Amino acid sequence: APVSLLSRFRGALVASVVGDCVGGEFEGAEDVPLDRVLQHLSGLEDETRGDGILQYSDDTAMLRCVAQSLLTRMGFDEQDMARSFAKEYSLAPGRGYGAGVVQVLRKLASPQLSDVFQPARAQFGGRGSFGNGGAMRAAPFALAFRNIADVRRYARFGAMLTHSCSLGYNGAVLQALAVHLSMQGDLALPQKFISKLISEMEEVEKDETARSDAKVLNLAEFPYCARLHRVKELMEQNSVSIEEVISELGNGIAALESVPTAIFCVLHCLEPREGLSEHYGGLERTIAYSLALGGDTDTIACMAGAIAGAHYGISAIPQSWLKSCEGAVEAEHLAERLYKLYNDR
Ligand code: 8NA
Ligand code: MG
Ligand code: MG
Repeated sequence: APVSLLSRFRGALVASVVGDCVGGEFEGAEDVPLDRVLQHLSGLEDETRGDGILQYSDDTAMLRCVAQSLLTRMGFDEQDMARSFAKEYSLAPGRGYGAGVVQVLRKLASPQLSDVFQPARAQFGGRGSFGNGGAMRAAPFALAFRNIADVRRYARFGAMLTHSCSLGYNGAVLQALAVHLSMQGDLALPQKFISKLISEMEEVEKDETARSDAKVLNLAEFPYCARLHRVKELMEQNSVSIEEVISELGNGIAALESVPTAIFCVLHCLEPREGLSEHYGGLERTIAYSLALGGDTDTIACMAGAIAGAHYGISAIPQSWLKSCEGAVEAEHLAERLYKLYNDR
């Protein structure tokens, strides 16, 4: 049956939270054997474990702030979103935030602050953060705006509240665009999906700042486009090892080392894959595969989850997984409210 748009909305936010919660187990691990991943995931089916035992981290905490702010302001309001991040951090500082971003979040709490983008610009000697913290929370922008130009524009500004390096905010743009295309059903034609993302990012990375940041950081020109071309090449290969994915695309906390990786996870898992449970559907495969890459597992699974959830819809997420994850039910409600906002536009 075709997946309804409402189901895609719910799928996107719930699978994002699920990815964060189940990925926390392996965050920062070098080597994660597939057996351990499958064991961890089958443990969620144990009814006796109780509800909501896997806690969400900064990824979900900030994604909830983005969704809430877009809803209450009925669009993007940088002051409100900044305040929402600061308040969330002050109430629950122990969610595993990146080492640098906590300085921004503390400054954003100051009532005297007039330019809410300023604290982010002061990070890392004025270069700004290129971490994946902007990208991990970008999915709601694709659910709040119909127009692709708006998705691009507001995902960028939303990320710039904490990530002022172009590598940081362009990762958020890429993630939001991937969710946007997935919601339109574009993953039905995977080659076309990746080609569209490449042409979108060619426009985005033409920008002067993006060009000079790439140079300063010793990266090739058009760094996101280059990674997406590698994704395309890996898709065309008959078999791909985990080691190859890590060395070609990365699994780290930099947005460049994780957003294209998350996109690859979704594309790779559109088909059954050796080593992944035969009774798994595509969404389960995507989450499991994301964890098996190791590194920044909660964030890669959170981003891949959002893209996959927008494709497969809410019914692809096992009830036992949903029930095991803190904040999954709230994410479903946020998605329903965003759906209303989207339809009223
Ligand atoms: P961030 O802005 O603090 O960036 C994360 C890290 O990236 C920084 O602490 C630096 O080490 C490095 N970094 C970023 N920009 C620069 C730069 N310009 N120059 C040098 N180093 C730089 O925080 P964030 O919000 O981007 O972080 C998100 C990640 O942190 C997510 O993975 C989230 O889950 C969390 N987290 C990850 C780990 C992990 O081991 N993978 C552990 C705890 C928390
Ligand atoms: Mg996290
Ligand atoms: Mg992480």
